[in-house]
Amino acid sequence: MNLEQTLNEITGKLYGKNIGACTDAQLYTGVLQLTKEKMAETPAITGDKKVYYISMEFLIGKLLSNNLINLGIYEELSDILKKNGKTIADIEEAEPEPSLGNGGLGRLAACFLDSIATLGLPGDGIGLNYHFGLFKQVFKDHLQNAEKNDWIQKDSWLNNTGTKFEVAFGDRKVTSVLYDIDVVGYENGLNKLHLFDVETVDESLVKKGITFDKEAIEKNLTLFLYPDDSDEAGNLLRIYQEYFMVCNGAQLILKEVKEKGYDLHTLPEHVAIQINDTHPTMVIPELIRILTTEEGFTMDEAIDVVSRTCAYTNHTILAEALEKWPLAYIEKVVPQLVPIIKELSDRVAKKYKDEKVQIIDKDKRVHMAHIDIHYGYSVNGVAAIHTEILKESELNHFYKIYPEKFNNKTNGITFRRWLLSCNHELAAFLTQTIGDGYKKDAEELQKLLEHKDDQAVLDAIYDIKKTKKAELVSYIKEKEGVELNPDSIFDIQVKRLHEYKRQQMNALYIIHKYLEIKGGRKPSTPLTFIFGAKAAPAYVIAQDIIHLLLVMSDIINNDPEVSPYMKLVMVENYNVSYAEKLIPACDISEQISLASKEASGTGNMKFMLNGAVTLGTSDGANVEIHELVGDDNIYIFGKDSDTVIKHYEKADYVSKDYYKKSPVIKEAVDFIVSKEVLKVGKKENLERLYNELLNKDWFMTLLDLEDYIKVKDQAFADYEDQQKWKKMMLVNIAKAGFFSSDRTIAEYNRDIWKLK
Ligand code: Z15
Repeated sequence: MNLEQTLNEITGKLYGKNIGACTDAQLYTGVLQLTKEKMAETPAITGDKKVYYISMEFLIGKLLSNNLINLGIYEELSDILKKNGKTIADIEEAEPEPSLGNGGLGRLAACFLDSIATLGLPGDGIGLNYHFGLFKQVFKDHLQNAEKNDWIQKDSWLNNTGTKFEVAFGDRKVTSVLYDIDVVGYENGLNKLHLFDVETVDESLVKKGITFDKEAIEKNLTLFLYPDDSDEAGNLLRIYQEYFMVCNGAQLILKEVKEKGYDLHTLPEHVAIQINDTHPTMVIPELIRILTTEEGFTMDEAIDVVSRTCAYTNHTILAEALEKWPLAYIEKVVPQLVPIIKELSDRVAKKYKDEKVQIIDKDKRVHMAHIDIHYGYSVNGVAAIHTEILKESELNHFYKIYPEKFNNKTNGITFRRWLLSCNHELAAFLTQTIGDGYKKDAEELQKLLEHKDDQAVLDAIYDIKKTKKAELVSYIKEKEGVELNPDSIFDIQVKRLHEYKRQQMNALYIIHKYLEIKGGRKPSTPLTFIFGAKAAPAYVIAQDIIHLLLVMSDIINNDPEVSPYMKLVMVENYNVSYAEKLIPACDISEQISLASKEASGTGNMKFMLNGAVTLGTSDGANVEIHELVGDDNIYIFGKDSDTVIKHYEKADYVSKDYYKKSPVIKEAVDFIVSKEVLKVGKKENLERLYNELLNKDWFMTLLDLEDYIKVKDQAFADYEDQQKWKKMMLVNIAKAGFFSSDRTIAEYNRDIWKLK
């Protein structure tokens, strides 16, 4: 039976209709079933050593298109649909997006699973099946509201495996259920994403928005993902979730090893566990607990075996993001882990006197990262500069003890999703121009450099950008009700809302531009500023920044004097699917974090790959992008990380000084609380933000604002020179190969996991 017959048979059985008669939603369900059948036929990836990537977040996005691409049937299916009067794009729209992650860390985990399978390495993800995931963002009265994202439908990518484990929280026992999602590699075999759930979870507990009755954990444990990205949550339920994940994960791993007939004493030869940030750290004491209490290991043996199995990835230097749980909390949630954690802490205390490397500190707080570093065999940062900062300052005390454990793994992104799937036009053009070797070996994108003086190639890249901009314009018109000018410059900042990422600095630039236009200075090419960002509901200043952006967009877009020259839109509920539409349409990629604070960034890589030019600070992976494309193909501004770190050490940054010194800064900052803005927005929010910038500005917005304005204006001016801009686009695409997550995963495997 060919693909079309199979699909007709499926829709016939499901709905008594053929393909052409189905609604898009019905057809989605039919294609889902077809795809799942094809995946079930795909051989599992096997080997005598396997990696488990354990993470509280897997921001997988919609899966249909990517699975079809990886199975090699995307084109065929899309033709079949077309033949029957349907489009694959409409069917994609019918798929709900799971929101099992917050931002970069969760999306990275998803890209990694794709690359692990694509490279044919045995490796599974272990995480949680949050029923409502991360909240859905809704704007009302220029403010963010949070609602639940009810993503799980009757038919979904989840497969109930029937596997159950018991998880004990002290005397209280909970039964888990394991759902698997198949992960198919690009023209390769199958791995799994294991998502654990609680058998007795009760969705009806959720009331208004994302609030729910604080009932027993067996009813609420997997309802929501904590929305605190790179920020502290400090809630007991989060520890319940973390322990639930690692307890299930540990049981699954040991079960699989035993089923393969291996002696648990040889665990490090058959298993590598990659701990994604500190959130899964309790897997270390949990494994030690199981091995000593149930498998007859001595404490020394268990510690030795587990320490040679676990490896830790650090994703941040922000102190507030490094978990330090009060021992009393852990005692309350999992008393059985406390003796193990104390033992691990005592052993460290005996050997090292330095306060800074202790596991349990004087205030009886457990430093989760310290467990990982002492009792894991590898510690890696996620971009070159980030790893250097870890070694030289943040974790310097540990680096001195264990220099051999530290290594860098610069992040990457899967090109299947961030090029082949989200930008078919560019992918097809690249194939036509340099062949399709780049799909398997991303470095082949460099072949494009041979065409940097080829006018037809330059024009084609620019035309594709225009096509993607036009598509975005109609999408935004439909979703946000805002009319954008497709011939304007698209300047985009999409990422979680956090002060260190400095969306507020971008907002101040926009105010500055608005005032310039009001004063009669009009940009020669109109400007479009696009934002997308969720803020943790409890993060007050982040909410205020969203408020300012929404208020400013109202003012700007409704001002007939200004709106022909500039528009501002903050898209609602920015997520992976929205990213897939925004990124291919971008001209200028905003990567403006305070130097030293953004561990890597991965959006920066996606934009570059799609031909946007970066406007950024010397932070995270921007530094490596800069090295690859050279000074002429990127806009770098602002103080470097050494300068910033010194400011923190000396505590000598005073934002008011910058405000007083610069009339331009003063004018922009003052505008936040001007009559004009207060007329539209809320006094409380705007004044709080104004005062924060003036009196605290912990992430040094004003430090870099003048330089930002200067360099951004230069970028806009350069855009006028089309020829120059086209070449910059080309170089960015050509040099993006380094950022394939296939490269990153090959390095993890070479240096840390050593599979095959
Ligand atoms: C998160 O998304 C990241 C770090 C964290 O500590 C948490 Cl809790 C969430 C991000 C980094 O901010 C970003 O720079 C990095 O690219 C990403 O992790 C993946 O490594």
